[in-house]
Amino acid sequence: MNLKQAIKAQAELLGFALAGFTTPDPPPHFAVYEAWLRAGRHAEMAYLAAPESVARRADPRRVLPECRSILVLGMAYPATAAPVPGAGRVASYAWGDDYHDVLTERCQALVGWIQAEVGRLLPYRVYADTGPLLERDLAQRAGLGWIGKNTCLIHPLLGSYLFLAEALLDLDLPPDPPFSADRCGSCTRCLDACPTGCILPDRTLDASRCISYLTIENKAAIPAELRPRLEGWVFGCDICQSVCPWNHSPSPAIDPAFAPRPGLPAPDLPAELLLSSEAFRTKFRGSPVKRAKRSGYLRNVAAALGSLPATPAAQAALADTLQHNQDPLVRLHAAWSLGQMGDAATLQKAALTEKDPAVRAEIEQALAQRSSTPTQS
Ligand code: B12
Ligand code: SF4
Ligand code: SF4
Repeated sequence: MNLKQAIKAQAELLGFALAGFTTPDPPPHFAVYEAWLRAGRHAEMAYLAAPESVARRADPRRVLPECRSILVLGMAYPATAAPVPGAGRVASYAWGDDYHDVLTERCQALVGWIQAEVGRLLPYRVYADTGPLLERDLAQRAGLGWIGKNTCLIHPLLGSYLFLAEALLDLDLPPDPPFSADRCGSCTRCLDACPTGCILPDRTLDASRCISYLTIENKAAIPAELRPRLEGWVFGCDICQSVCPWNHSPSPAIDPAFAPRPGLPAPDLPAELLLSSEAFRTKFRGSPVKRAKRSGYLRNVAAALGSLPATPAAQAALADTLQHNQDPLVRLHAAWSLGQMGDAATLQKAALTEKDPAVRAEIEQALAQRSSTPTQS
C-alpha cells in the first residue's frame, strides 16, 4: 500500500466515508463565488465577502504557503425524517453533536497519524466548515462527487447528506481525478420543491430567501412574506436534499455522534416556545442549534407555529409568549402567528400593554389583516 492509499484507509477507520486528494491550485469555480457575492446573494453573512477571506478562497496557498496537497474528506450524517403532523422540523445535520467539533477532532487525529507515518512534523491546517476554503469546489476537484442543482456536493452512492472537511498538507501526493460527470440530467425536483424558490440556475442559491439561512444565520426578523413558507422548519431545511433521487438509496453507516438527541427530529413546538435560558443551554450544549442562540431559536419556533395548522396548545403558548417573553424579536413573530390563527382577542389584549414599536406594528398589521379578511358563513 502506498502512502496515499494508507491515508485513505486510515481516514475510513476514523469514520470518513470519502477521501480524495487535490492540488492547492485556485478552485475551478472561484468566478462563480465572486459573481454570487457581487449579486449580494450572501445576505448578511459579511464574513464571506471580507477581502482577506475572499483572497484566501481564491488561493488555498494563502491559507498555508507550504501546502502541496489538499486532502478532502466526507463524513455521512443521517438522512432527514418525514414530517410529523403538527410538530416542528430540525435539519438532520443538526440532530446530534456539532459536526465542526467532531470532524475537526477526527481530522487532527488523521494528521497526527500521517505525521507519525512520514516521521516528521508537517506544516498543516485542518478545517471543517471553519476556514476560508470553497469546500464544495475542492471536493468536486478531489473526485468526491458532483455539484447538484440544489448546490450540494452529491456522491453517486452516498448521496448528499455529507459533511466536508479538509487537511492542507506539506506533502506531495498525486491528485485524484475530478468528478467531471453531472448526474442531475433533466431532473428539477429540488428546484420545484424549494418552498421559497431560492435555488438559482447557476448552481448557487439566494441565501436571503433560503430557510436554512433565515433560521440559522439571520439575526433579524424573518421576512413576513416568507414566514408562511417555513413548513414547520425551526433550524435549517432539508427539502432540496430530501427530494433528490440520489438520496433514496439505503443510508450509509452513520457515526453515533450524529444520532438525534432527545426531542429531535420533530420538536414539540408549544413546549419549545417556553424553554427558559437555562433549559435552552442544557438542551443544545454541544449541538449546532446553539448557533441560533435562544433568541433566534424561539423566533423560529414562534414563526413556524404560524406556518402550521392552529392548535389550542400552539395558541396558548403563543399568547403566553406575546404577554411575557422579554425579547421583542420573539414577541413580534408570536404576534404574526396569532394573526395567522385569527386570535384577535389575544392580539387586542397585548396591544394595550406592548411598548416595542416593531411589535406594536406587527400586532396592528395582524389585526388589520384580520378585519379586512372576509368571514366565511
Ligand atoms: C455559506 C454557507 C451556507 C449558506 C449558503 C449556501 C449556499 N448554497 O451557498 C446557507 C446558510 C444557506 C447554507 C445552507 C446549508 N448548508 Co452550508 N455552508 C456554507 C459555507 C460556509 C460556504 C458556502 C459558500 O461559499 N457559498 C457560496 C456558493 C457560491 O458557493 P458553494 O455553494 O460552495 O458553490 C461552489 C461550487 O458549488 C461551485 N459551482 C458552482 N456552479 C458549479 C457548476 C459546476 C458544474 C461545478 C462542478 C461547480 C460549481 O462554485 C461555487 C464556488 O466555488 C460552506 C462551507 C465552506 N466553507 O464552503 C457550508 C456548506 C456548503 N454547508 C453545508 C451544509 C450541510 C448545509 C445545509 C445542508 C444545512 C441545512 N440542512 O440547513 C444547507 C444546504 C442548503 C443548500 N442547498 O446549499 C455543507 C455542504 C456539504 C455538501 N454535501 O454539499 C458545507 C460544505 C459545510 C461542510 N463543511 O460540511 N450554507
Ligand atoms: S435548504 Fe430549503 S429553502 Fe434552502 S434551497 Fe434548499 S429547499 Fe430551498
Ligand atoms: S433533485 Fe435532481 S436536480 Fe436537484 S440535485 Fe438532485 S438530481 Fe440534481
